[in-house]
Amino acid sequence: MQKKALAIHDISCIGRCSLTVALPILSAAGIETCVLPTAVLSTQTGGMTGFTFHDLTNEIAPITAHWRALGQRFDIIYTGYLGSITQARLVERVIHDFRKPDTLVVVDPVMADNGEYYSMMTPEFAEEMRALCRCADIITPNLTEAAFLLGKPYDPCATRETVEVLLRELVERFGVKKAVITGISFDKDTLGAAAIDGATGAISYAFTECIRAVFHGTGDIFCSTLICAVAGGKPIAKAIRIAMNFTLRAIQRTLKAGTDLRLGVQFEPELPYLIRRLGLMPKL
Ligand code: PXL
Repeated sequence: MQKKALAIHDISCIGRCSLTVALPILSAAGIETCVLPTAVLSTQTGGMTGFTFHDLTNEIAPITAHWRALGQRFDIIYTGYLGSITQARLVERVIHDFRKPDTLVVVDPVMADNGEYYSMMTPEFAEEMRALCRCADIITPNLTEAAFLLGKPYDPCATRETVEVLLRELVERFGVKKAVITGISFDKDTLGAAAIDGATGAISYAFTECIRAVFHGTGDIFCSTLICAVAGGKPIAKAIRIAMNFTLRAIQRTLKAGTDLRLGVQFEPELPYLIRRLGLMPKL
């Protein structure tokens, strides 16, 4: 049966991230992807000035009231960038109301990177993100967000031991089945993600070549891809490997093309690769 997802993110009109990443990636994997837009922005915010921001918090109640009347339920609920603190509370309710017992709930606590909150995000937001993480099966913070969620200072030189402590603490504190930390690096040449399976305590890593530049929206590409892999039955260790490789290919293609990095990375031409990696390529 075709899976049906609800993606709860902003829509940034230009600059591939959030919904303009989640929609094509999940759809390419054959998942029906419904959306609950949290805000409309003229562009993504990283490295940009003068962007517009229209909060859609007040739309959530009427939209979800209609869905309730239609008896909607989702197999996957994926939340990312949220427009306001009030909205984060409403999203908790949305997860509760529209999940089924076996729904996969993935919370990407989008709020910070490289030790700093994104513009529009504050420490108060972190408190709401903690509450949201408690609703999740899988959380996917980057290293900065993992530290902020746990009320710790960001350590850019986190060792393997530090990362594994963070992973265990995320599982314990938020009661999630799996936690993934992105943006980890134990040497100057590689960058990767680490995952813990809460049931067994097993920790896995996936590293790729490290390209030193800021790539906007790649956290959303990683997480959307991870969801496709997990929804397709792949174990978390395999899912982070597929998500890292796909994200790297999009980055490499973008660097080769030399396009404005603030507009995101060219993941679209790599979608056939992803479909193949997910074992979804049809025979002609
Ligand atoms: O990729 C995360 C993200 C999502 N949405 C908006 C953003 C960012 C990161 O900067 O600005 C609007």
